[in-house]
Amino acid sequence: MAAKNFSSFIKTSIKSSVKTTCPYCGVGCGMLLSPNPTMQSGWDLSGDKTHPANFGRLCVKGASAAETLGFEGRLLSPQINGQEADWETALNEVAGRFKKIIDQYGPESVAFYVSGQLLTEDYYVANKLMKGFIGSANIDTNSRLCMASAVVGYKRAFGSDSVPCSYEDLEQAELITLVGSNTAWAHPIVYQRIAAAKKANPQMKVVVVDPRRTATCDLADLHLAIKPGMDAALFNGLLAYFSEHGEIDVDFVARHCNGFAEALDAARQQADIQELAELCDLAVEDLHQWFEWCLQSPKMLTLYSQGVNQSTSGVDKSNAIINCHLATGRIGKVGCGPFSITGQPNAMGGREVGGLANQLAAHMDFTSEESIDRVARFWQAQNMATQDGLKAVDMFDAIAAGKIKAIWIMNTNPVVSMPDADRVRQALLDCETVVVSDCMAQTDTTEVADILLPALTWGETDGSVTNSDRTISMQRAFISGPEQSRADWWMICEVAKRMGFGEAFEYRHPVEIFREHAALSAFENDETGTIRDFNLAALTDISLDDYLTFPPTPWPIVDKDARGKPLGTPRLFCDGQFFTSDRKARFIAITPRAPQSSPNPQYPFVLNTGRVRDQWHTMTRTAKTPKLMTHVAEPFVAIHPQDAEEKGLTNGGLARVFNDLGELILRVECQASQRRGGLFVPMHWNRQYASHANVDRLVAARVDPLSGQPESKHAVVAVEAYHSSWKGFVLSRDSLEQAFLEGLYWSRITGEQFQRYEVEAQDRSARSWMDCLQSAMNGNDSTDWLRYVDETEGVFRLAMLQNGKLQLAVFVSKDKLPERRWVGQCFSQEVLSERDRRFLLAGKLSGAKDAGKTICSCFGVGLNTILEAIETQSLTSVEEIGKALKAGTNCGSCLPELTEILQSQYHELRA
Ligand SMILES: Nc1nc2c(c(=O)[nH]1)N[C@H]1C(S)=C(S)[C@@H](COP(=O)(O)OP(=O)(O)OC[C@H]3O[C@@H](n4cnc5c(=O)[nH]c(N)nc54)[C@H](O)[C@@H]3O)O[C@H]1N2
Ligand SMILES: Nc1nc2c(c(=O)[nH]1)N[C@H]1C(S)=C(S)[C@@H](COP(=O)(O)OP(=O)(O)OC[C@H]3O[C@@H](n4cnc5c(=O)[nH]c(N)nc54)[C@H](O)[C@@H]3O)O[C@H]1N2
Ligand code: SF4
Ligand SMILES: [Mo]
Repeated sequence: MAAKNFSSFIKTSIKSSVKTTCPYCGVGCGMLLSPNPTMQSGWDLSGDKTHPANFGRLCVKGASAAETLGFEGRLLSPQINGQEADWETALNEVAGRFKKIIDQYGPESVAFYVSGQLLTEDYYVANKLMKGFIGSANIDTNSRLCMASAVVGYKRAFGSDSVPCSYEDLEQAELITLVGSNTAWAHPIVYQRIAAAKKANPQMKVVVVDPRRTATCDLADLHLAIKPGMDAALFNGLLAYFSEHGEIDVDFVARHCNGFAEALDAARQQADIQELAELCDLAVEDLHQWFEWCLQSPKMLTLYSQGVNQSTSGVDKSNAIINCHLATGRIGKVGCGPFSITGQPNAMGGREVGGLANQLAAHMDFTSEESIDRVARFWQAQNMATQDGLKAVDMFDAIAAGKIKAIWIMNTNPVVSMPDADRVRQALLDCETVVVSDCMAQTDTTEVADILLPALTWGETDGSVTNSDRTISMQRAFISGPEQSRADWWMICEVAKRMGFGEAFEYRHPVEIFREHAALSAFENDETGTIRDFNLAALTDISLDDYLTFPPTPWPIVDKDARGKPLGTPRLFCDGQFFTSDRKARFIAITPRAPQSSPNPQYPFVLNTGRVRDQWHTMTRTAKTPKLMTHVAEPFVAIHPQDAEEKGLTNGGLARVFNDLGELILRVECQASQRRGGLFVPMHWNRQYASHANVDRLVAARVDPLSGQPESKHAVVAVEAYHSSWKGFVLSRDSLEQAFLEGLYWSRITGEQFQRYEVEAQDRSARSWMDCLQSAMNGNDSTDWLRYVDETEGVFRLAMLQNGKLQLAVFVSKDKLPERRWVGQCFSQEVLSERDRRFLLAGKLSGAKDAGKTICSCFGVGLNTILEAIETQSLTSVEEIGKALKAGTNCGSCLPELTEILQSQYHELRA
């Protein structure tokens, strides 16, 4: 669907502006959208100044969300075995197949694999169908790969999965320690709030604990480049230090906690700072400095993310952090606490409804008969599950073993994001029935589905999400989706009805589901039952209007003010009362464990994985926006320059990264910010965007024994140079057929009016490849071909024009290639100019300066442009760069990189 047609989809009910929540990360920023037919997307998008997460700010991903609204690539109708079907047929087929398999093999033979990007209402009905009516708890979510360790950490300590903190604490803290969190790129608005707080209060300290030097370190007073996996030892050391220096809040510990002595005993194994420094591979002075700051900072906030969770000791790492907060009473007070920041927009909502296989619903679980009975009575469940279901890795194992015969995957792309991804793909290929609901037609997971159900997505449906600090906000529909697309909750309920559970799934609008969810949270949630943290008692009778305009509010939401407005609760545990049976928090004695794989002569490198600033997960949304593809255009492996030299790798060349599970081919980026012996590969690239870049093919499915969360941050691999015999690039108005890409290294980059492919080859001959491309393009009378072949020099150029308009441009060379940006601009000409025709054929470099890698995506400012301006205009601050080039003056997402560029520039000048 062409972009200019967007405005015709504006919901008729939306007259002025609509408030909604960002579709991306767990910061949960509020947004304001107003129809504006002059914008290409049809919308003005800005930050909601009244939203307590962002107060009007947005990062680059959020700010460009409207640009992803087009219908290109959407799944447009249900499909059964590759054939289009109507909804009635597709729903009957799904229900029929599930029912048949359950009748024959029992409820444990089916499963749902869902997502922290489902809205709470979708999530609630999926969970209710599986656990209350199908009668199995085989529903797990991609949060298993994300938040599972943090959940178990909280539950062990507090008796409940409760994030104690509020974003308000970011401005109040004296010391913020960011553990395993690249906040600048993954939670940019949290980062910006910390940056602003630090500016307002120069006394505030920020410490980053991360094996790599990330963009986040720009803000850090101290960066602890910890040896991968050593976080639990580090926090054990801190606990011992607190004790040695009289910083234990003895009164708080005695009145409100259990298990302190055992935890301290265990922590004392790491009491020797010298030894600890060696264990963690840190300078002893740095370690000592951080300990001292912790000692001096009662308002100590510890934010942690995937560097903690994605580990085979992720739960212990969480509890080692929580122990330090409990011991000092630094919890339930302003400016402090152990704050697990969530990844997906509704990771928290999923935890609230019980989307994990070992949860039940509304923060109850299967460990209590009473809870099972309570939920069964509330749901009037026909087939109540009574025990945990299979966690993600076990679930896909059970599929591989043929025990699970039907799976419904909703809103997640496991063929890319699960560890041992090739095995997951094979398991799904072998599975009897794979149903996938997605908004996109072509993903690595839709490719292996038997039945596809087209989903509405962000901007097209109404529902609620909960962010990192427990704030519930609304996502609102403001456009109509493709005609045949449906909301996830609707599909689930329609299947439930066809399976014979109609009465329990007769919802007409998500508000009805939300009311029921609120009612369950409040059901026997007092002295008559067990007191639970998650309680939305004040929302059980919310009206449709109040629901659609619900202001962001942190749960528990139990009381109302005099005017009937529901009241939220920003901070938990202020009264020192926890949710264990004796209302006391529990210390956990921690014996640190190293990651399960360690480097060895065969596989000497530790492979670390994670995010880049402008891509979201498996790229189905962000890669649609050319702007977001300019920051990092190709999949890469980051390596320390000395390691690269030893391995014979060149910056910008290709490397083969491999282990027993598989191999990748990636662009080499030499970065001094890497630890020696450590590699970093982004998690985003997949079969749709590159030939050999899905990093989860190399990550073994090893999990934390308590949470089942995989060790996605740690694999061991070898690396070597990949020598190609030729390289080139293609710009094509349409995507290239897979056949042209066989046998090549390739990666695809979305441009304004074209797809760009970077290609390199070892065996395939450039000449025959070009011939094959040319013969497959159907030319006619109005087709012009430009072709230049110099076999000896290995130079080939090919361009195809249709009525003078450029359709395809191919360049192959052994060394220099024309500037991509210039060739891209040729695609915007209706009729290609004579000069550019000649230049294309001559492979002439346009003479335009190469702006370099894009740093500021908002204004398209490249690295080389910035470096040149710094030099010629003697710029010394990010503010001056902003004045000169506008870079960094819109969303601010690139400010950490601008600082880094300035610093390295100084460094070079000084050197
Ligand atoms: N741009 C962008 N933002 C996102 C997302 C996205 O896809 N793109 N996804 C969202 C989601 S779902 C999530 S879960 C969050 C994740 O947010 P983050 O957790 O901040 O992001 P990651 O890059 O996965 O990993 C964080 C850091 O952990 C470090 N690390 C690796 N091993 C260790 C270790 O042993 N110890 C310590 N201390 N650190 C280690 C890595 O070097 C990395 O810098 O981001 C959210 N925000
Ligand atoms: N190696 C490694 N692996 C990782 C990680 C890592 O750091 N390293 N991180 C892990 C983490 S933390 C996470 S959260 C996962 C994320 O991994 P995934 O969840 O697999 O990634 P997404 O791209 O977010 O997948 C969402 C899918 O839902 C579709 N979709 C979008 N909107 C809708 C909708 O409204 N309804 C439906 N039905 N579908 C929709 C999208 O098109 C897309 O196909 O990856 C995990 N895997
Ligand atoms: S920080 Fe960026 S991606 Fe995350 S919610 Fe806010 S605007 Fe969206
Ligand atoms: Mo995540």
